[in-house]
Amino acid sequence: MSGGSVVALAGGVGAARFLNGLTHVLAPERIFIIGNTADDAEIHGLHVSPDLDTVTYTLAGLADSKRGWGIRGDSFRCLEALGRLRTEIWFQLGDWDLATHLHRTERLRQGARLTDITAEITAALGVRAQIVPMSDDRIRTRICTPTGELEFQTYFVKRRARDKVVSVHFEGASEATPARGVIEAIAGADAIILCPSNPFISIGPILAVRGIREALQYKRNRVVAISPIVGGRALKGPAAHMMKSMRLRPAAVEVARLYADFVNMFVLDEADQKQAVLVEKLGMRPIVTNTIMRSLREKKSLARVVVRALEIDA
Ligand code: FO1
Repeated sequence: MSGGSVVALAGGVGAARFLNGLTHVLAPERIFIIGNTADDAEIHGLHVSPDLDTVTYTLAGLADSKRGWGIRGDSFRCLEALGRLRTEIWFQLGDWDLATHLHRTERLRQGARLTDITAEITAALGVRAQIVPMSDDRIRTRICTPTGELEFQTYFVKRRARDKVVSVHFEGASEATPARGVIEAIAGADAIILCPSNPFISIGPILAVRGIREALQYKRNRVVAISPIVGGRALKGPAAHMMKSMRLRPAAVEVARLYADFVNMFVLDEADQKQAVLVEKLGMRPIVTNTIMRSLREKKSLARVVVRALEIDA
């Protein structure tokens, strides 16, 4: 198959790393990225969209590669000043990063859609792939812990994802509609890739938006997922810890099981080679390769394996 579009479902840092490799293997204009917005938050009165920004900054070549989020070389002088005013500053917003949130908040106040604002930001930063929020409607991840329910960033950043997770739900998801172009992009795609993102808090909210999972089921033979779990540990973030506290084995095959109704191919790391047969039993084609992306070379190499498995022309 040649020259068609590829849709990617993306969370934050893990997805951004993979997409960085993919944009070196396929023309970025062919890539349509559906980003998670359920961990968006109002911070100091500003609308922050961490996952959209992480992917945007990464593809713009601006990301702080060590942290994974925020802008490389940013300063935190505004945050320091807020701290002097005794404001809570556990969520680190850099000075340059703040410009993105100021712009987004102002445009939302004017009545613009998040989809259009994201297109403005990506265009201004020179990103050639299309990045689209899963929905323009408000959807928020809520984490249920034994001691009560937490707003996502409180769980993730303030409390360092240490709480036991009983369940996760997405406030507003059942009434939300996908953003303009999302269903059409899936329906018309040559291939759909689930990036190596947390299945509960990154991919889960995208699948919870009405119509998206069904649209993927129609395209099942063109859908590939990349495991975010390697050797029983998450590539990044709390996925393994969450799985354990929800009484699931932190294993790649357990992630595959969550996707079995709409994923045809499942990429797992060489360290998990033994699980390939279990993935096959779930009705998926296992693809075993190195999924750890330390360098651009490794990112490109993983992207190439995925593109080859999908039989799309680079
Ligand atoms: N993650 C942290 O662990 N600590 C932070 O202070 C933090 C600030 C932050 C600011 C802007 C942004 O776009 C992302 C930021 N993140 C921070 C990452 C973010 O919380 C998570 O990566 C996602 O929400 C989960 O994918």
